[in-house]
Amino acid sequence: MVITVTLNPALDKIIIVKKLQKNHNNRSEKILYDIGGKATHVSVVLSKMGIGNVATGIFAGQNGRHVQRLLEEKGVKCNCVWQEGAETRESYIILSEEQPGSYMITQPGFDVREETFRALKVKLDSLINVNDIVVFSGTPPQVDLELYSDLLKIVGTKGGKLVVDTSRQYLNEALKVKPYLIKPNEVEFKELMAIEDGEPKLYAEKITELVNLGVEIVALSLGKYGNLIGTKEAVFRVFPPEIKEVNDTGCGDVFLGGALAMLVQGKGLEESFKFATAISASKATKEGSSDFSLEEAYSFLPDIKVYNA
Ligand code: TA6
Repeated sequence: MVITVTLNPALDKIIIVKKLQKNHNNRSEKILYDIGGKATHVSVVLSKMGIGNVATGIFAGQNGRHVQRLLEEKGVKCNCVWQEGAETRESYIILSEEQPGSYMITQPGFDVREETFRALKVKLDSLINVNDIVVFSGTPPQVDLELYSDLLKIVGTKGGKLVVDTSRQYLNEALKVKPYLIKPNEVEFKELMAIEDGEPKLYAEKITELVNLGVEIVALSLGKYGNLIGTKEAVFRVFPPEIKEVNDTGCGDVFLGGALAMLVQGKGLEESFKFATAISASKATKEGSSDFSLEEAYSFLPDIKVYNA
């Protein structure tokens, strides 16, 4: 079983304009809502692939109910903690038809009360069994590091395998409990390893440093520049297929979901991360932040190459 934990989910509001111009009334061509918060996306991938999983986290208000409804419409089983009197945040993603790339503006999220965290601890203790994979993704709400660390430690105490996709002090905190897998993006990785701009040749050796610190798998997502995967055995690079990018939002999360979907089925590392790269590329061709096509992902596989880093 996989348990995905989104401490700070978001309702993604995706706004599409023809061209984004400063000091200009940029009229929206289209607005859509989708799932946000990162670990939620992992559950969407697992559910679409028929891999048993439960999505939990701290939700609140109308936005929280909207996100949960979207998750359930995508076949995700939710078992969340709710905080009365609060509201799940929104993330704003702006896409312009004439310019590639996306702009993302995220809210910090509501202050989580002590009793809410306690309820989540009880929930995690009841949900996690030996050998379960537990995914903590996204930027937590304002929470002291000790409390965040306590949540992560429950996984080990219950005999689970911890997967973390977060940033800054939270990623540093996760390293202390030697997670099974971490999935930083390039910004998060450079910050973690104090790598200056323009030093990608250092990435492989820095990944090996993290593996030697006790992380079993380091998956560094570099978008269209490929993904670097490191374990004690080797560091290899997987290049994505050529695609027409529509919205890169959620690609890293879908990448993680695709990798875990294969790993839990006992597939090898190269096969798992080739598929992860394929499904992430499919996500990039879609407007939504959690949309992808399994058929399209499988069609990409023959074009995805693996090289030793
Ligand atoms: O990675 C995509 C995404 O989950 C978006 O859906 C948006 O909600 C944002 O990231 C949230 O990121 P954060 O790091 O603030 O949890």
